[in-house]
Amino acid sequence: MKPRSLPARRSSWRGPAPLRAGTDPRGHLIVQGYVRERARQQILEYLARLHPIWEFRFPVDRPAPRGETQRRLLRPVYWLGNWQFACLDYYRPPKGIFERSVGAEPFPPVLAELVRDIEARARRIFPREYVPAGWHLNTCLVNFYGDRLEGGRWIDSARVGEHRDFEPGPVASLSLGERALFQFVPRRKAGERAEPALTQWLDDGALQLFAGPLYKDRLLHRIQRVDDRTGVELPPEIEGFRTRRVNFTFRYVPDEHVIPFARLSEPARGDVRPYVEELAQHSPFFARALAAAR
Ligand SMILES: O=C(O)CCC(=O)C(=O)O
Repeated sequence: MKPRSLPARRSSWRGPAPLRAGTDPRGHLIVQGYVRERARQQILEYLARLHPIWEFRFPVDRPAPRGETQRRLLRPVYWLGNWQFACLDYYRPPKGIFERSVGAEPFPPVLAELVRDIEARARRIFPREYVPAGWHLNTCLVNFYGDRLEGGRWIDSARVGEHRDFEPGPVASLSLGERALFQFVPRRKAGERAEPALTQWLDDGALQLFAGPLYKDRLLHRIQRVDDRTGVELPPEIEGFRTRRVNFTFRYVPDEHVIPFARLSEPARGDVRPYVEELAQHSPFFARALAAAR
C-alpha cells in the first residue's frame, strides 16, 4: 500500500496561516488553518516513523467485565507523554486516577512548539477558573481515522461515539487530512434524540480548544463522520488500515498520576506488557521502560 500525498495546497498556505477563528466565550475556540505548511510537513514526517498499535478494550487473558464484550478498538492508536491503555481503563477522576496513565514518549519538537503556543492561547482566552493550577498539556492521543480491512472488505471506521474527556482543564486538538464533522451534543437517555449544541467541521490544519463546565462537563462530543473526497492517505503505513485523517488530542493528566511502566502493580504491568513489548520493537523509550521492569 503506497501512501498518497495530500493534494496540492492553495498558494495562500505558503504565506501566513489563513486564520479563521471562531470563539464561544463559554469555552470553545476553533482556528482553521492553524498548522502552517512547514509544521505540517514535519508532523507528516514524524507520523511516517510511528508504529501505532491495536489495543483491546479489556485485558486479553481475563473475561470482560459483566455486560461488556471484549473488542479490539475501532482504530489503531498512539499516545505521547503518557499512555492510557484501554485495558487499564481511561483516566477518570475523581476515582479512576491510579494506574491509568503510563509514562510514554515525549512530544516531538514540532508538537512541543505548537503545544507551547496552544497553552498560551488557552490561558489568554479562557477564564481562570477553567484552567486548573498546574495545567499543562502533557498527554496526547493520536487517533487514526479511516478504513480497516475486515474479512477482505474495507470498512469505514472513521467516527467516534459521544463521550467526554475526563482530564481536567482545557483540551486541544489538531487535525490533519480529510475534514471531520465534530459535534457537541447534550446528554440524554438512551433512545432520546437531541439536536447537537454545536456542529463544526474540523478542516486539515484546524486547532480546536474547549474548556469549562459547558463544553467539558455538560456536553458530550463525537465525530459523526470524516469526508472521503480527496483520496488522501496519511502516514504511517499500517497493516490492514488506510488513514485519511489524523487527530492529535492534547490533554492534562496531573504529573503525580503518571506512572512509569516499571512502577505499575504486578497485575497492571501484566495487562499492558504485550503492548509495551510491541512498542519497544520500534521505540527506544519503551525498550528502556521494559528493561527497567526486568
Ligand atoms: O478526532 C477528533 O477530532 C476528536 C477525538 C476525540 O474526541 C477524543 O480523542 O476524545
